[in-house]
Amino acid sequence: MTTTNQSLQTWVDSVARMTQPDQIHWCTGSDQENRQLIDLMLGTGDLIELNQDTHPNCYLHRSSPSDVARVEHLTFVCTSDKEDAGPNNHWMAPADAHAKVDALFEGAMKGRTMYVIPYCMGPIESPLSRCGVEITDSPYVVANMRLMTRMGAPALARIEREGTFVKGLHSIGELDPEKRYIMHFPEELTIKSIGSGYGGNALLGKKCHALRIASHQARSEGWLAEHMLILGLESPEGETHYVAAAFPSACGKTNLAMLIPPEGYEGWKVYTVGDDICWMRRGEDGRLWAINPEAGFFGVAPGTGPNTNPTALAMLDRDAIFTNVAVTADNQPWWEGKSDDETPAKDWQGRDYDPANGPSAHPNSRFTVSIKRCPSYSDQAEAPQGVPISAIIFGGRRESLVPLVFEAKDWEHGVLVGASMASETTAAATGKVGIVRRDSMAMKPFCGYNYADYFAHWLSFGEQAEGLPKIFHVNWFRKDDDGKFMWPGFGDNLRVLEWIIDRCKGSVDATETAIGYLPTDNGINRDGLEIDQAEMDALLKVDQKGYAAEMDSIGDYLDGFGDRMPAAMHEQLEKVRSEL
Ligand code: GTP
Ligand code: SPV
Ligand code: MN
Repeated sequence: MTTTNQSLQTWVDSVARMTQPDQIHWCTGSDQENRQLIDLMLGTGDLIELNQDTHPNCYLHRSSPSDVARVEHLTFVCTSDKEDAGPNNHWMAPADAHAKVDALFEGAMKGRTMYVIPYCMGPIESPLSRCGVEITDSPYVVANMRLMTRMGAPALARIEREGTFVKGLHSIGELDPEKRYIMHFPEELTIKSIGSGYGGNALLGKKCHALRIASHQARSEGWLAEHMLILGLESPEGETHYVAAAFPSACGKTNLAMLIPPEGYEGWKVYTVGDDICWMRRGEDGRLWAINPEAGFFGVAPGTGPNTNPTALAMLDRDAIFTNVAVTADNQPWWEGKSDDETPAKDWQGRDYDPANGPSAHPNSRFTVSIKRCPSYSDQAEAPQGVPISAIIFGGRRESLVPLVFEAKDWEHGVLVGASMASETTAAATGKVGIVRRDSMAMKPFCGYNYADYFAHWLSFGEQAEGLPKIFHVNWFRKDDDGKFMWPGFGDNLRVLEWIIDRCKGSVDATETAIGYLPTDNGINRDGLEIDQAEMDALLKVDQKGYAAEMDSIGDYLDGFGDRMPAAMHEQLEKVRSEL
């Protein structure tokens, strides 16, 4: 298969001249092609067969131990003007960046097959979807892209019809952290990534295209590309509301997107539209309509268990790829939190399990699985127009200060709330974990342009308030003096979602405070929950002094963007400050 799209053909030819692969394979996405790739990887050891009786068509990939997470310090946004990338991004001049990576791509695919992967982010027939082509020398990337995107012949047909696509060039190179770069050229709709085979660095449709490049496009075209899950919540009365929620990496999006209602919530249903990325555009009715550009999950394995996320567990017993998990003696995938009655035999590096080496599964070990395997998959997930969003929820991992839930006073205040987000760093990116840092809208590693301009873009939606969702902030991660989580989380988060939807409908009162509206004393349903009043009060208390200091810190953060920061952000901040 080749293509009638001349610019695609020319690009593929030029990449082949530079990287010098032995063969070129245009991916169709067929089952037969996938089978051949799996067999090839089983032969090379890139994949290890898992227990086919308990886990049919499931495989394990052990990555290079120095290539297990996103690498933010090696990720660049290369705009012609440095200011356009902003202080939130690492920047390199486009010509320098091209020169730097092209030197590494020179001859990089010698002895390898070059795969050309046409893909579509979003339902093939949706006007909100966008296409791309990833060129890679990694069959593991091909197999993952097949699960994560609409990949192959239908995507190529759309590209040939539309004529536009994002160009993504990827090579595992030498898997050398010293020769690793994830470069973005938003003005050229181009990505060049070399030296890593890990998810967000290598599956270019995901963070590179659907967030960094797409956020840049979205700004000029008037829509939003966000690091958000999308779920539908159906009440026992049969009314469904959709919410989009932005939590930083490894802070609970996958879990919330497919939660199982707790006891006492019979008749409530959660439908999963997406667990990581959300593209939203305003409809003629003024509402924000959202699609999930992805077709699969690349989810965090540790912590996924029968009491936390049974939905995810149910979809992982077939047709899944596991990366850097442990295995049991009978070769089933395993990770910390999966079950109590099994134990790991080999750790994520294939060594005999020894607790002295740390957790058996890497803390950022992941599963890849098609969204169609999800028992709570929404029948609206393929809707070309998307789903209408009633509420936007921001949230981070904050062991102190930030209440369980509060509602922003209006859109502008909500933009400040999103911009003020902070969270403890996690194993999803290399570097120290547990450090609180600002992560505005959970987009710190993913916003493809200057955050100040991004906040202005968000604010611009508020010029026509009619139909916009209400904005909320949640925190599932408050800890007590003993370091224990105060809120049970997981399925019980539905109690907070219920309050949020009731606020959207205007059917429940709230208490006005300086930071926003909080639930009244019995606002959150606690039936069947073992949590006492004192603890609940602590979860819903606004610590005036603590927040005054927090607002100072947010002020410093906003100041860091200089004149480009919209005045409305400072005004919103001053309003909260004076009310405190
Ligand atoms: P990315 O895929 O990296 O973007 O992450 P994500 O936001 O989808 O995070 P995910 O849902 O995979 O959760 C990450 C970790 O947080 C897992 O280990 C979960 O078990 C844990 N977690 C999720 N929700 C909750 C919660 O409500 N309370 C607590 N205490 N932990 C949670
Ligand atoms: C994240 O880190 O936010 C992820 C995983 O969802 S990755 O694909 O690596 O970006
Ligand atoms: Mn993510």
